[in-house]
Amino acid sequence: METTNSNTESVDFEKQDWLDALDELLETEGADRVKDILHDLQVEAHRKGVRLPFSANTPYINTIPLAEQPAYPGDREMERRIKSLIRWNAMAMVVRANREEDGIGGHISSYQSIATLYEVGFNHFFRGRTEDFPGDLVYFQGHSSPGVYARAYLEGRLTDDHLKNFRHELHDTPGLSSYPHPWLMPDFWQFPTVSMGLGPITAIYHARYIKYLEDRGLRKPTDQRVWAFLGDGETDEPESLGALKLAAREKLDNLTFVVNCNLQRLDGPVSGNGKIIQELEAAFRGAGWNVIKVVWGDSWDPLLEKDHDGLLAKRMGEVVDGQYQKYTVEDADYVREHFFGTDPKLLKLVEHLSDSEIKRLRRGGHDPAKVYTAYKTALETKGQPTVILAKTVKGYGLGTAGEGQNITHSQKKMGEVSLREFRTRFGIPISDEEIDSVPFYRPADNSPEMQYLRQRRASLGGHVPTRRTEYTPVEMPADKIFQEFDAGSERPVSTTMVFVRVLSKLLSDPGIGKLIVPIVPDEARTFGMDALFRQVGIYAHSGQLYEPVDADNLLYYKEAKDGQILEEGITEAGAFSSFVAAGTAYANHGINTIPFYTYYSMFGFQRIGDSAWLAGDSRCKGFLMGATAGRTTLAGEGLQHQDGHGLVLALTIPNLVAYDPAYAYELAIIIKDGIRRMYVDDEQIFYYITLMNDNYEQPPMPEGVAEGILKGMYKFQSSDKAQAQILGSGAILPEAVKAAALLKETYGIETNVWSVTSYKNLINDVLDTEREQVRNGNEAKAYITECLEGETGPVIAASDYMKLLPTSLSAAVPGGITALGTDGFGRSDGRRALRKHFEVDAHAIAFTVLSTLAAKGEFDKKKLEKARKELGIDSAKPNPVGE
Ligand SMILES: Cc1ncc(C[n+]2csc(CCOP(=O)(O)OP(=O)(O)O)c2C)c(N)n1
Ligand SMILES: [Mg+2]
Repeated sequence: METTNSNTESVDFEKQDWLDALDELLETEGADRVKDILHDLQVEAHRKGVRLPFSANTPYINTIPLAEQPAYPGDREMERRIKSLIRWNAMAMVVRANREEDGIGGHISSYQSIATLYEVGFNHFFRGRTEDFPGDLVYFQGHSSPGVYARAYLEGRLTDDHLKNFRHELHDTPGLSSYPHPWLMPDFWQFPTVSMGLGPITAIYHARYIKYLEDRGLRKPTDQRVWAFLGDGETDEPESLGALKLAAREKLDNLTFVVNCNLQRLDGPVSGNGKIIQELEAAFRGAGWNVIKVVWGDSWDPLLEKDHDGLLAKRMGEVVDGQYQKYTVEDADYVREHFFGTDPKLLKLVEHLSDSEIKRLRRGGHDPAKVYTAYKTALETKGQPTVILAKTVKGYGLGTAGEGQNITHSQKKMGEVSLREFRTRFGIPISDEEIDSVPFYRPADNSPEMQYLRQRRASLGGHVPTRRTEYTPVEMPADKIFQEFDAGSERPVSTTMVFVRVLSKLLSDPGIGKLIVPIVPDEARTFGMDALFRQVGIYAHSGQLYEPVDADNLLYYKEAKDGQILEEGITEAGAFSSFVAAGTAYANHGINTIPFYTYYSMFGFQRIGDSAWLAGDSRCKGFLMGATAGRTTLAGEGLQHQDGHGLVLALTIPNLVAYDPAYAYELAIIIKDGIRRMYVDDEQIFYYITLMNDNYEQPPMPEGVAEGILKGMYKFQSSDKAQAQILGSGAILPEAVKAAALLKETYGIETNVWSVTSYKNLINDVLDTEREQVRNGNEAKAYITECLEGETGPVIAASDYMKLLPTSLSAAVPGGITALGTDGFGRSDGRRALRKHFEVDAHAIAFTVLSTLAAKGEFDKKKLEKARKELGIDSAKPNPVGE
């Protein structure tokens, strides 16, 4: 259809009428009424067949208009000076570290872009821990750490030596670690964040854990907040955005995300052909978050005020990020021509601005007043988490040395000219003579800057970040909880069932019961833990708003505001984040909660390995219960479910203690000792314990084995005439016991059977002993050597895990170890077939004993061939590792 001029004019008139009506309504009746009417109009239009296109986006301008911007509560000029000093020191520590050692690394540009976002927080929002307030929890962006150190230096918490030894903590003391690591700086850093994506997801679950602690009455409610600062590139990590809906569902209004949208990551733009702020707005709004965009700084305000026809906002919305980056590095002419030059009206809008004014049209994330407004609004928002999307420039202030350049992320050095420019731009009182040595600068103690800085922090309750560990050790639970398993059970039961019983009793313990935090990722029924639903309830902040379908069942799905179980749904990454929140509560909240996170062992370390490493760094405590463990013990589920290497991966985390118990009494003793070591003696370790679903008879505990269980092995069954030593672990120990009986009854060979409860303990002990021997001539022997050196015959080890575990001990055992294990992909078959396939069943163990004896001339070779037939050992069978 053709549009005539008069048609266009009447359309314009109509539009103007509507706009005038909107203005009037807004003025007389306010924004809520406008919202109502627009909503009603939308519904009516929809009813009449007008299909409005879906958009999760708002225009590319600030969410909060100038009219709603509160007065800034601080001294802007003073804060700018302080921030400039921090900028300088942050840059200086990186430059100096790299002069001392080329290639030592460090980042200059990220902090320079996030500085205002941090400083507004430090001066006005982040509260320290005091007598009656637990302190806000701030997840600082990992690689912006130089800025956090530089501030701590001004605050007097760190010295020149600290800064000098940035990334040189082994050179000299005191030193500073590259990134936030509570393991390395336990009084300073609270949260490891530098593995991108883990900060955001752990922050979400931490914010939820605070509500859990409060709803369960474990601490009194406060308005403590969790802040998470992340990079825009970091949001590409699935973990960063993977738990957004949980935060909205749980109405986490104690949580604020701040995404530093400098439009760049390491190699180049995050979304060069698109707009990261708009992408993130849609994702967060779609998930139910309150989104505050801080796109433009104050110098744009007068232009936007004059933008009656929306041309400028439209232009802002159509330019892509790669192009915005280009404007940063180009001169004013380029910006005039390419940004404003698309429309004469836009050019006219800025004709009164000088070139330097054009270049100083800054982005919102560098404007303290806009940032303050956003933070304040976030704090006032109820019932929803808030994300602040702040637009900034990467390498802000570095000028030609790196501002907005694609290489800026990796910049670690600055020449003298760049240093002078930087110094002059930020007004740092360092002379030309001194500049080349890049000195750190701290004003005199009584200077106005230092007084202001101290006063602001004092009024906010002290230093952030600070990690403190003031809490009361727990009272050991009653012995009888664990002792009941000493007697064993003739009724076949699995170690999973035993664990559920121990857990249930711990939950009922009058002392530590309330501190126990059971966590499951939608597998409670798989592990037979559903009885706990009723016993302690599933945590739900809003209680149970529906009548559960199984309400008349004894074990119904009971959700409750004070429920104790964290039922996380199908998210191992989320459930593990809850584990970290609970396991670090002793430090972050002064509460010694004891998490038991029970999961499909296969979806443990190999799925969330980086989070498990983070738990170690965080000095997290607690129990990881790897259920349905063992490559041949979990029957039927097949290749993706059968875990034969969780215990190998457990070797990689230094402060993780790992056990593979076979029997009920072993499991009970290990858990009891874990509670003592972590929660009474304050060892900063955590546990991984395998749980099996194979039902077998549980023997009574032999005399005097408790110490051996904990050390990693003990003699379970002995014979005076033993000719060989069989080591069994976990669910394969009963196979070893069967093999011993078979050997004795059919072949007249007697053996000792040992239970190896922890290869990790044995391996660490051997490595430590060897090191002592080599470095210090210490003659002490490794525990496994002590156990086996007086024994007779070959040593055969069988477990449901990779052979690597026993073979790595070979050198410490006289005669070495012959290992049977489950290297290779699993199969969906029954246990018997699986154990035959992987050659870890009683027959395979017995044959291996005979064969190793035959090799030493201690068993007749002809008899061995006969045994081969009797035991069904097929010499043509391929090695399962390649099958
Ligand atoms: C999981 C992970 N992958 C890669 C890196 C290496 N890395 C460090 S910083 C960085 C770029 C970060 O970009 P962005 O998140 O946008 O932060 P900015 O520095 O721009 O603020 C990368 C890739 C990392 N630290 N973690
Ligand atoms: Mg970035």
